[in-house]
Amino acid sequence: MTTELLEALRKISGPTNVLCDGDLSAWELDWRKRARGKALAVVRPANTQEVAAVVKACAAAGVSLVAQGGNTGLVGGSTPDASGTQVVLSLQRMNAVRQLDAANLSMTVEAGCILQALQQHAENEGFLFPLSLGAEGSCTIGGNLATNAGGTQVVRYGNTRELCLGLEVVTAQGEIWQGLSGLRKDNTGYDLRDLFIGSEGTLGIITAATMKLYPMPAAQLTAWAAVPSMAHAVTLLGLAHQHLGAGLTGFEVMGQFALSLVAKHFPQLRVPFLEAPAAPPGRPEQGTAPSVGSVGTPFCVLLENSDHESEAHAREQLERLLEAAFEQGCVSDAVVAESLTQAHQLWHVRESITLAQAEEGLNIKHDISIAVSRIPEFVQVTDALLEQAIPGVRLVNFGHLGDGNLHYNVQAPADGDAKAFLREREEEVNTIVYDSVARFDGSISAEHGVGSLKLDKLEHHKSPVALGMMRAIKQALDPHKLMNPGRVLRM
Ligand code: FAD
Ligand code: 2HG
Ligand code: ZN
Repeated sequence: MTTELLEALRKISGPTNVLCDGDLSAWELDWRKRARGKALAVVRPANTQEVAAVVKACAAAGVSLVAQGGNTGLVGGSTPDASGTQVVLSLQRMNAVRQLDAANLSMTVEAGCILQALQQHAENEGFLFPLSLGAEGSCTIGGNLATNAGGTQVVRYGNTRELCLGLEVVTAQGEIWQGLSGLRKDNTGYDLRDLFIGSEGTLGIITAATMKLYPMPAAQLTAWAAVPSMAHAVTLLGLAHQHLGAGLTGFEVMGQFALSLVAKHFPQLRVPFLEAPAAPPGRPEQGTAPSVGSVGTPFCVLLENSDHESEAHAREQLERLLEAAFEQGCVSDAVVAESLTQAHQLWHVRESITLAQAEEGLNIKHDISIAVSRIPEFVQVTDALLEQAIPGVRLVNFGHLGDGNLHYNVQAPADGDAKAFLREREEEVNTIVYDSVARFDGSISAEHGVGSLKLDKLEHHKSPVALGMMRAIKQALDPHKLMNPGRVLRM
């Protein structure tokens, strides 16, 4: 049966696009190096018809499929399991821009387009495609849609869901659903597009999408500010909304320890207002440990104002905001980028935190959201709980504060063995953090999704009614459970 299936796949996509031997770690190992699977084969179809044929062949053989874009997902959802029986369906070769409709402010693109290439394509045509995240050089728009990715421009433009006008999907039965009309209004029943967005490959394969475009702003100005505490960062966010209105495009917060990791692992980068040197080797003395993420310790904020009038106007707005912030004591130091190059350098520091944390060693990620107003108290309470449970624990706290989304990550104590720490303490750490998130009415996945890493936690934190409806949808669309089984939902 397996031989027959592989033969059928070779006929569909050509023998060079069905990979079974050699080093397949680019498809089998996830970005965080936390999930190594074994694929029966990696198949790389060239177009939607081939995807449909691959899905039909796999369905006929009872073989399950894992859709994969750039394999940059952070929740263990894009790689096969260890059974050696799953086919990885890579969308990498489907990377054409099918159409750019200037009057409709939209572009229709294939799922395997790299996000950065789409930003560039839009810019070349005089438009802005605002989705932006640290992995943009390798993640795909199909993956962005399948995870409903957030990133750094959500305050103004929304998550990937808000940027999508329509989808083309190959269903679990191998049928092609054409939903690429590009309409901004269509109330003809259930919204199928929204079902597939954020479904992480568990309902069907996204093969193309129509995405919104925006006029290019006249100016994009970036400021970096030191703030005395998370509470002050929230006050600054309120002021930024007041002063910048719709111009407020991004608002990121970064703890000092997160920034110290960037300085440590990428010494060529200049990190403004860094107070402490990189974490000292060895566990800090009890009682004198810098409370790295807590409410009374400093953070930095990176914020962007984009403006359709002029650079002078945007700068004036930003300077007024910072004046008000200094007066209220919520900013202790600030710098406004003088040029786009300088702005990119500041953003590069922010985007390097994930890589710096990976360099520091295996770690535990918590991609959580909580009402912005409650974040300072959440951080204070949860920092204290973790520090009490694990003396010397290192908290790498940063994220999209403008959206109430923190990456409240945990690194083993400095003198500890990271692998052993994860093996022995991850469950306890997750329980402390997620129970705290629940007490603050938050979500255990703000933007990365559920994948395999949060499967069990979702069962615990989502209401039985919600889980029941989700299972009914999965059962209806993928009754044989061949689409990325064991991810998002346990059936
Ligand atoms: P993959 O990793 O290949 O897949 C992710 C999931 O989508 C899997 O479940 C997969 O089965 C499914 N999938 C992929 N393509 C399809 C398709 N065509 N049809 C159906 N299902 C599909 N995420 C954020 O939200 N915000 C951030 O700011 C952010 N920053 C990041 C920074 C770094 C350095 C890294 C490594 C990751 C970051 N991520 C971020 C996470 C990741 O980049 C996003 O989840 C991204 O959307 C994944 O895209 P991908 O193409 O790599 O998808
Ligand atoms: C980011 O905002 C990404 O940089 C990654 O979502 C977050 O590394 C992380 O935990
Ligand atoms: Zn993020």
